[in-house]
Amino acid sequence: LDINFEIKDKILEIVKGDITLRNTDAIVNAANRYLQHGGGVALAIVRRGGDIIQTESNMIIRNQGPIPTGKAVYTSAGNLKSKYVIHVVGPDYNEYAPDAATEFLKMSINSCFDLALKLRLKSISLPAISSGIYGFPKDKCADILIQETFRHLEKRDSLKKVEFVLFDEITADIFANTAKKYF
Ligand code: AR6
Repeated sequence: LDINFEIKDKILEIVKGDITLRNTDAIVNAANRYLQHGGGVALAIVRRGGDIIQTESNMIIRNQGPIPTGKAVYTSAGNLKSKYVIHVVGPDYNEYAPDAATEFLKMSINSCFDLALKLRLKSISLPAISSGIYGFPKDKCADILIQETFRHLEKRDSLKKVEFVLFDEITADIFANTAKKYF
């Protein structure tokens, strides 16, 4: 399952697979506030990318303290094919009222796009932020992330390709069906 959607000269791609194997300019990590990459996609990224990702993350925390929910920071990508890992802190669905969680997830993906612009990225890969350990309902997560992506791709800027890389078939199907609604 690999589906492309086009908007002007830009592409949204829905991919079923492992985000650590992608060769876009940056991959996004679903991180926690302390950037301790101990589980889920975060652990997979550090395992394949190497200790440098955790080491640089620790330096960020030492310098600026815990990262607020909805904010993104970046490190290098070690052995990964990408140039950067963007670490975004999505909302833990059990910690917020549904409306607040929705706003934080919007803020999260837009923080990634802001960094993409700052770093002049042409392509970026994202996972289903907050939908694993943080318990965000997958259909709601897909709806928010795809809608914000659509809004972003309508703008004129350097980011030409956004791909969502979903680990399992069910999540990939949800994202593909959601994208069909918007694109
Ligand atoms: N490639 C793509 N997607 C993946 C991969 C992978 N290799 N591995 C898992 N997923 P999660 P969260 C999917 O739990 O909910 C960590 O411990 C997974 O199926 O990684 O934001 C952090 O350090 C799910 O759909 O992130 C935080 O403490 C999605 O990625 C906490 O988990 C996100 O699941 C963050 O929880």
